[in-house]
Amino acid sequence: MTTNHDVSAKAAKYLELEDHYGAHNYHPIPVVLERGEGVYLYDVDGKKYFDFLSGYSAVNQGHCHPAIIKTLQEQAAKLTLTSRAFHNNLLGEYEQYITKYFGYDKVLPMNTGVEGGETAIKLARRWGYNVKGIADNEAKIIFAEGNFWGRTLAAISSSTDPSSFKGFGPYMPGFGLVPYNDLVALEKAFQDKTVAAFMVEPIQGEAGVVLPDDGYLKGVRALCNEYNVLFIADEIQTGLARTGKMLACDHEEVRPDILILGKALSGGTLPISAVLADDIVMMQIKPGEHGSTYGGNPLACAVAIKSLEVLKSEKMAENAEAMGDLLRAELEKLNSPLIKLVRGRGLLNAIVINHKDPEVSWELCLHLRDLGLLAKPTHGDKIRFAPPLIINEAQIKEAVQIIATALSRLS
Ligand code: PXG
Repeated sequence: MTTNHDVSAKAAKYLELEDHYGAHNYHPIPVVLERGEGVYLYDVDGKKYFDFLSGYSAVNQGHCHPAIIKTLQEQAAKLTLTSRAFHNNLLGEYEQYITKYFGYDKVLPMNTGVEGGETAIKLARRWGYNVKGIADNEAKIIFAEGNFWGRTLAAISSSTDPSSFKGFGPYMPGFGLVPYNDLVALEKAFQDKTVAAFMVEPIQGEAGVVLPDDGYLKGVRALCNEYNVLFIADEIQTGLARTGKMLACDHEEVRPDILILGKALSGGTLPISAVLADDIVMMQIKPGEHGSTYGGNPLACAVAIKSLEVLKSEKMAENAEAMGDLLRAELEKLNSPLIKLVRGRGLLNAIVINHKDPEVSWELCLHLRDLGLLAKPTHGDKIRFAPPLIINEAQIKEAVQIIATALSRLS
């Protein structure tokens, strides 16, 4: 691979700064962005790109969605944070809005996705002790192999990816693993009466957009009912219209006991996460037992309401479904020997690269960048294609043309 993918002198200066002063905990595609609008991003040299990552699904509504930004600016000028030591005039309104939107009794507002996961696990443990009657400190949470829910010590303790957990022990006890998409293994794990919950992504995002068989989520629901185990759905990446329905669980008409949302809850403007559950779960946590300084702040509440509103009013789930079908069909039509597989649902998609050299996916992403489309490999041979949900037919076709040209440059 000898192609010259150098960045401009201007961009190189930004790369140098990060390299020198920032921790090296990421390996980004070399592009320096300074502006976003809808499905497009612009770099410091003014070059325009399709965004085919959408901030790992945080920017479902498109970059700088005008209605979300307007709400953000208006609320920012009025009141941003009170802490939960006091009430604010937007928290209750937001709580009512989001619980009615998703059909749960209550919500617990947090900030990042991983905090949502931590919150769900605390709720499940507490429910396990208070309601299910598990002996103190014995509660277990089961996860699926290949899961990704963030970087805290609890999150990496449930991870099967050595680059997440290796060298960061000791790990959180009380966690178990089963293979993803395996109901037999799940039922076996549920024989243990100390199991309080099963936490799972309806489609595994970071693992490379891994879809379970049809019926898996229904099966999880049925087993959780049978064995009195809470079903925790991590919809942080799959939720909020990304897969063509408001929630990926909606594809199988399954309702989790605990629903975790994040990312697009702010349209990419602020870290906002939410954990939804009914009273029997949520009321197990009492004042002082959980929270965060920024959780439920008025700026977040206003932005989250607007971010949810525009998903519905602009029919983003419907568009994701239609444009996802088109994207996969167009990618299949390329018939490229370099594409082993196209998979996904709605606008959460990935291609699996067919090549011995694992560097080829990276090289392809550099060609895509040069041609004006931003995407990033995950786990070596997979490239996620997940544009904002406002993308239209002409844009999908143009993007697939770019992908075709990039593939041709490789072969
Ligand atoms: N659950 C799922 C399914 C996720 O994809 C999280 C939880 C954690 O969210 P926070 O907001 O704590 O990052 C995720 C995050 C990254 C990165 O750069 C994050 C994700 C995917 C790929 C990269 O940290 N998803």
